[in-house]
Amino acid sequence: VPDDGQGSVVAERQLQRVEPPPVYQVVLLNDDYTPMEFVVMVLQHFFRHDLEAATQIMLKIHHEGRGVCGVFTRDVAATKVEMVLAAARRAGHPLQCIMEVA
Ligand code: NFA
Repeated sequence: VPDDGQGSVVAERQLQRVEPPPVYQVVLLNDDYTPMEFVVMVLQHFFRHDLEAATQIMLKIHHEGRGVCGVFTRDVAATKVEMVLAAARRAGHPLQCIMEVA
């Protein structure tokens, strides 16, 4: 292994195989009160879906009870959940958002 000036980092990586970071899916849950338009806005604003994709995901949640908004590392997923819940509570909606190991 060539010496990269960073000690044995290269050799250790080749011997150990570093694990990929665990991924988490952020999931929105259906309820009877949150307006469809609010859910579409959340999917566009926090998850960067376009109007068409956001509408399809919202309708899937509405009909099937839940839907995946996106897949992220743990810290990013946790921040997304907090942002969605804060926006929903601020608007007075009961929308629920959770994270799960993908
Ligand atoms: N079921 C809600 C309604 O009929 C819409 C909704 C969709 C809520 C997806 C939460 C998640 N207004």
